[in-house]
Amino acid sequence: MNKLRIAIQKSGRLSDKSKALLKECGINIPDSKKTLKVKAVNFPLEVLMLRDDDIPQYVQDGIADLGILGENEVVEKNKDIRIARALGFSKCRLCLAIPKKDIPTYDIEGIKWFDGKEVATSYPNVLKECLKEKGVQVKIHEIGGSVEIAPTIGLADGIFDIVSTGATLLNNGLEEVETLMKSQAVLIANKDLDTDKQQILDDLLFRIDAVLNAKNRKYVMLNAPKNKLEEVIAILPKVKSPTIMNLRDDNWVAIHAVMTEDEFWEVVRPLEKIGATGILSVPIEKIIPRIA
Ligand code: PRT
Ligand code: ZN
Repeated sequence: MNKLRIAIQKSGRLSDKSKALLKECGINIPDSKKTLKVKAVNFPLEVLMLRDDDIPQYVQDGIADLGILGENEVVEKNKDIRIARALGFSKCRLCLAIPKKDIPTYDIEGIKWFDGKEVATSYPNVLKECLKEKGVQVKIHEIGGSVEIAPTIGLADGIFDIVSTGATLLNNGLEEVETLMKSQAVLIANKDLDTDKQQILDDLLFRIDAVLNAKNRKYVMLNAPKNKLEEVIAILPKVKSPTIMNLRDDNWVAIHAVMTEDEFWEVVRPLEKIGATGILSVPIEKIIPRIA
């Protein structure tokens, strides 16, 4: 039987989350610390464990049909592949940062401060592309890691690097001045999948969409006096009509609705105020997307 090959990061920031996503999609991948190629037990999928830098090339060449990696790495490698889904995890931003002492001049000059300056980065292509749009020219020092120490050791005036919490910049006396790209993990695919492989990819995407749809959504249940039902409905998010069920006590009803975590916190106090009780919020594993 035909199967798809997916390349995921062997070890690193994306590795566990990539495996977790496949697991949430109901795909069982045997644990294997030693081998770099594992077959899924219950889905036509084979998993290759690679360095993230190598994944775009493997997918372009068809050695792997799919890959999971950061969008930043996809843009950097610029291979002939397609992005099949944004996966919503490992979110980060790619930023220009400069030593704190230079901030006053930067505040006056803006991005033009960088014109003719030296910038250290592991993402030279992303930097070139983004700066082209802004009409700024810099001298790029490509380095593999520990980019943040480049200004201190005199290698560069500023850096262009991934920022997540900002702690690394802070610890190195740097300040973020421009975000040039936002990134998250993406599923990439080879552009020439045959019909059988495309069918398996469609099945996989169906599962991924169901998992992503359910993320951050809660199934909320509550009881309310029957005479307050309209008020309850007015408070609930206006996405879809909620489920209403009779209770043994004729004067009360149970109401079930799906909402985001933020919406839950917005409605919970007003619901209590009008007499709702037994308010419960439970996580949802999957939501099958509606066909448009
Ligand atoms: O070994 P391999 O080549 O496979 O892995 P890698 O070392 O190239 O990548 P890895 O595992 O470090 O990161 C993989 C992907 O995770 C990146 O390509 C990004 O898409 C994403 N990601 C999300 C991050 C971060 N957040 C992140 N914070 N990648 C790196 N960082 C680093 C950043 O380089 C900097 O040194 O974390 C530091 C900044 O973090 P804060 O929280 O201090 O701001
Ligand atoms: Zn890498």
